[in-house]
Amino acid sequence: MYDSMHQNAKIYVAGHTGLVGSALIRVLQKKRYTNLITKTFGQLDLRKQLAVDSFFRAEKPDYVFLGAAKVGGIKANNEFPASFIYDNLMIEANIIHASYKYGVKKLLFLGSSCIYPRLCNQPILEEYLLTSELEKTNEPYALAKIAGIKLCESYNRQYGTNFISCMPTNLYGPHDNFDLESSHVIPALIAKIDRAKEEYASSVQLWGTGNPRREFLYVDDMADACVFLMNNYNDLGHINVGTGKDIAIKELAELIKEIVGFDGEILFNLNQLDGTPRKLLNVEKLSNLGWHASTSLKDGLKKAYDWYCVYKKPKPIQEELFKGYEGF
Ligand code: GFB
Repeated sequence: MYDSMHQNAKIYVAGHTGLVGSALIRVLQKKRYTNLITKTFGQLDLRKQLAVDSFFRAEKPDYVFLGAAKVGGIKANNEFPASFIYDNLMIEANIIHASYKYGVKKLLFLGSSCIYPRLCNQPILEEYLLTSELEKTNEPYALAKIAGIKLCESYNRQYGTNFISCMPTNLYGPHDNFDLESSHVIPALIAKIDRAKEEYASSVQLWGTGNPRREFLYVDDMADACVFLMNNYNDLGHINVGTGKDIAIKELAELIKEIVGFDGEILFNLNQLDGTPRKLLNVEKLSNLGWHASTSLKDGLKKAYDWYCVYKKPKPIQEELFKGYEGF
C-alpha cells in the first residue's frame, strides 16, 4: 500500500521554468501543497552528476516530478539530435539515480507520445512500445525518453523503488516556447498567424502538408493528471495521458486563425517535414482510474493565445511596421 502526498511533503519539481514544470507548480500550489523545491538552470545544471547528487543529498525530497527535459518541435529535433539525446539521457539518469540513492518515496517521470512506433495502430495502447521502428525526425529524443521509462522500471525491479512513468501527448499552454524555428506547432502557429494579422498579410505559410494529425492536451490538465498519478498510480508499466481526440494540422490552423482573428489564406510549404502521420493515444487506462482532461482544445488555445499576447508578443510590431513613415 502506498500513501498519497501529504500537504507538507517535500516535493521537488525539476524543470519548473518550462511549460510542464511551471504548470506543475501552479497546480500543486492550487491544491495547497506547501513545501515545493525548485532550482533554475543557473543554480543547478541537471546534466551534471555531482551537482545533482549534492542537491539531493542536501535536500532529500520526498517526491520528485521529473518534468525537466530538452524539448523542441520537429525542426529542432531533426537538426540537433545530439543535444536531444545527450541532455535528456543525462538529466534522467542523474535524477533517477539520486532519487534512489537518497530515498525518494516516489518519482514521476514524464515521457512523450513519440516513444511509440511511427506507424502503429491508432489509438496507441501502452503495450505498443518497442514493437516497430520510430519516427526518424525525433528518434534520438524518443530513445532518451524510452531509456527514462526503462530506468524507472529497472530501479523498481532491482531496488524496490516506486518510480512511475507517464507519456503525455503534445502539450501546449502558458510558458511555451514561441520561437518560430525551435517551437512546437501550436506556439508556432499562434505567433505566425498573429504576426500575419498585425502585418495585414494576405497569407501565412506553415510547414509540411497540413495532413498529419496530432492530439493536444492543455498543460494545466497534464499537471493535474501528474498529481493524480502521483497519488493514485503505482504500476510498473507506463501510462498514457491525453484527451483521446486528435485533429489535422490544417484544421488546427483554421481554429487558431479564428481565435486570432486573421482573415488571410493558410498556405503550406511542402519542403518542410511532416513527421509522423498520426499519434493518437489510447487513454483508457487513465480514464479507468477516474481521470479525464477538462479543457477543450478551443478554450485551451484561447488561454494560450491570451498568454502569448500578454507575455511574448513582440511589442514593437506596430512601430516596426511604420518605421520610415513620416507622421507616425
Ligand atoms: O509540434 P511539432 O513541431 O512536432 O509539429 P511533432 C507537428 C506538425 O505540425 C508537423 C506541422 O507535421 C509539422 O510539419 N507544422 C506546420 C509545424 N507548421 C508548423 C510550424 O510552423 N512549426 C512547427 N513546429 N510545426 C514533436 C517531436 O513532434 O513533438 C518531439 O519532435 C516531441 O520529439 C513533440 O515528441 C511532442 O508532433 O511532429
